Amino acid sequence: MRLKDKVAVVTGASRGIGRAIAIRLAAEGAHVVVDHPGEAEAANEVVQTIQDSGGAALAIAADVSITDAVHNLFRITVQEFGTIDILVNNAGICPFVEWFDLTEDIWDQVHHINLKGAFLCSQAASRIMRDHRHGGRIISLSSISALVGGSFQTAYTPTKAGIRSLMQSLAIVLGPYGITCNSILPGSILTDINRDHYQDAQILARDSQRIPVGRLGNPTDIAGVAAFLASEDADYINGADILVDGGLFVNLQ
Ligand code: NAD
Ligand code: RM4
Repeated sequence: MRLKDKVAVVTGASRGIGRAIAIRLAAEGAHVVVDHPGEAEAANEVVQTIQDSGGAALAIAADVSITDAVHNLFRITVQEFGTIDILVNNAGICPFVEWFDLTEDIWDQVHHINLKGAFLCSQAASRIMRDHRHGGRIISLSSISALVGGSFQTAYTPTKAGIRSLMQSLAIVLGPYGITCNSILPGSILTDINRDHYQDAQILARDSQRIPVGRLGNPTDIAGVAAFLASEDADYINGADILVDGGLFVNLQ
């Protein structure tokens, strides 16, 4: 119960990594807002799972790329739970598209949800944390893709590098308020975001073999790291990033 009575907002928490983080933070005692972009049924399932284990959670629909929706998300959070201590910027999309087929619309959509969404949520949450004078945590889902390219991810990888960079700058701006800002860089975690991509057995076998621990990651592999970064054990970690990839990145030779 390292997060007893802390208030956490996890964006894009109806599925995948966000869902696992929401459940884990709640298991550590946090009151969790399960943000989703209109997936009420899936979000309610996450809330129910948390409540069935004795935790507190609330689903709120808010598209992180829309300013008014984000302001509404944090207004309701404060109204229901009194404040916000932990923000997890998790919402993200990654359409796998050939470079020569990439349209301006896809580029804009990926950037609006992944990077602008992290900006809007981080600014709204940190204003509340500053005004309430209790410090806070901002934890953002960057990626191994902040460090390496991806031939079908030319719109996506710049957003993940941008999120990592945003956390570094915010670590400087918000550190004096007791608000730490860090990134998690997952490797390849099997979720809806890449399920179609991994339908190709050859791609799945190739990627699994390249990971020294011999498997793709699970959302729970990431959730434990988010809980650690949210906890007092991580008090002095600020502006850092944690690569959680089973050794994929170092396996070059
Ligand atoms: P996922 O597709 O399972 O989940 C993404 C979540 O984001 C969904 O719940 C979806 O509803 C939500 N979402 C999408 N658009 C949104 C919007 N506009 N507003 C609010 N929520 C929105 O994918 P995932 O793998 O769980 O991805 C979660 C995060 O982890 C993403 O930021 C992704 O870039 C990052 N990540 C994933 C991997 C991986 O291999 N799966 C690796 C590195 C980083
Ligand atoms: C990640 C990374 C993974 C990919 C997902 C969609 O950031 O590139 O390999 O599966 O995105």
